[in-house]
Amino acid sequence: MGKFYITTPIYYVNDRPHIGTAYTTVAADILARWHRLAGDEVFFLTGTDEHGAKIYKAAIEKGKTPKEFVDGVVPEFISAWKTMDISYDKFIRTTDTYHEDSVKKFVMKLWEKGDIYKGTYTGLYCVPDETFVSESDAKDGKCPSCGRQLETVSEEAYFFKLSKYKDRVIELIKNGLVLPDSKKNELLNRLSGDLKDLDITRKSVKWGIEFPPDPSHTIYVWFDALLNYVTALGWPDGEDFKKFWPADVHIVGKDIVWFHSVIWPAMLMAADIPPPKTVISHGWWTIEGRKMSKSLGNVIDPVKLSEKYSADAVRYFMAREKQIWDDGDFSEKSLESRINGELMADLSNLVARVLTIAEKSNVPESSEVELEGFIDFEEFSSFMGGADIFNALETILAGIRRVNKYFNDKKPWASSEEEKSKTLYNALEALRMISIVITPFMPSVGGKIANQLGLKQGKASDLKFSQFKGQPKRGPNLFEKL
Ligand code: ME8
Repeated sequence: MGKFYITTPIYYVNDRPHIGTAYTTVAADILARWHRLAGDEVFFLTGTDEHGAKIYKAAIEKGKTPKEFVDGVVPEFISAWKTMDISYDKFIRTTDTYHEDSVKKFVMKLWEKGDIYKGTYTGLYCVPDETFVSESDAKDGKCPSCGRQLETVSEEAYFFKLSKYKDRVIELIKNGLVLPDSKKNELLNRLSGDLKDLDITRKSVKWGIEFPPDPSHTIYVWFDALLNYVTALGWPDGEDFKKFWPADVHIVGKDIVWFHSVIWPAMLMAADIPPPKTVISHGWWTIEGRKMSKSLGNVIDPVKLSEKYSADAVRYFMAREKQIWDDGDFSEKSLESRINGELMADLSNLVARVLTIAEKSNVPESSEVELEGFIDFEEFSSFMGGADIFNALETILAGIRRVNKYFNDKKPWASSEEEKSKTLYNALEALRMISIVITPFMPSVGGKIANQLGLKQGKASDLKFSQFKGQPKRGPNLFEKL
């Protein structure tokens, strides 16, 4: 037991929540909920990234001031996460005054230390991605990550001495900052080349936090955004900062791992703040085999999806359909077949069958344990510790299949009273434990199972066979066939 600080990226408000941002957020929520069940004191942070040229442009296009525009989009994120049962502890906005003040303080700290200097930057800039692209990375003048046209930008800028921290960053990555290993190797490979200092101000961008040493500049949106992870805790003096920093897990998509494992740790080193413990890189979703994009018109709205199928089903599907590290494909057909198969036929039916018999029978408080090890909880917990939500969920499913088989083989509807009691005791205890481990993935389903067992929600320390003290009463089916 200890503390657990987990963060999602803060999302750009020029876009509404989609299946990608929902995935990052659900994955973080699953881990946060598990750590709470395991008795850790958890701080789970999410929020929105609201400055920079891209947001400014989106606001102008809508005929709004940037502030009006961002204020209009933020509630969509808040309500999307509510629909999806996201249990964050804090929602940070980079336009919050405390964040802006704290960012300025941070900049002054590096300025006084001599880690920021003035220079000129000329380069190819991708406005939608808010990032300069090197000549070698550019493809025919187009952005390698989004494919859009790059613009040549030359301007006076202030630079952060990123190169000064190169060796320490390499050391940190070698020591296991980043998961999975393939990503770690990719970063080390890129770091074996030149690491240039980072331009951290923009003269041409007005919608940003003022750069205190020279107010004609604003602070580069990524520099501002990364700092949310400490400003949210009240850096430098906040109690939460003292208690929760360093972050245990930053979970981010594969496209922004560089920012989180190279630039961010270097910024922290410069300010004498310890680096985060782990950066988890997750893969991307395609939609029925194609890249998700506004222009293709195939963007999936996670809110509509949750309203149609339930947040539990959507969360389950996200964790189940692909390995967290890998790319995967989303299709509604596959979601429906998992609901009809695994959720309805395997889980929902098991609960209904066991409870139908249990509510009409005498259930003993204790009996001979026949399902010991039906889920290997140590293995489960170790998967969750490594953010491997896919394999953790697989161990639960294997457990559900075992209980199903046990119940079928034992035929309590046709066995002696004594045999039936034993079978019911084992099945109910198994369901009790399933209700605990399934909760991080499907919070509402976990609660419903516990409820039908006549029990309060359990914790990780209850994951063992003991006295069954519930009063089973069958409730509505957890899932219905679609
Ligand atoms: O990058 N599949 O914000 P963002 C899976 N503001 N994940 C996807 C995805 C897809 N198809 N599309 C996007 C930013 N994502 C910055 C972060 S943090 C200090 C600043 C994921 O709104 C993507 O990988 O572009 C990333 O983790 C998040 O959604 C991007 O959010």
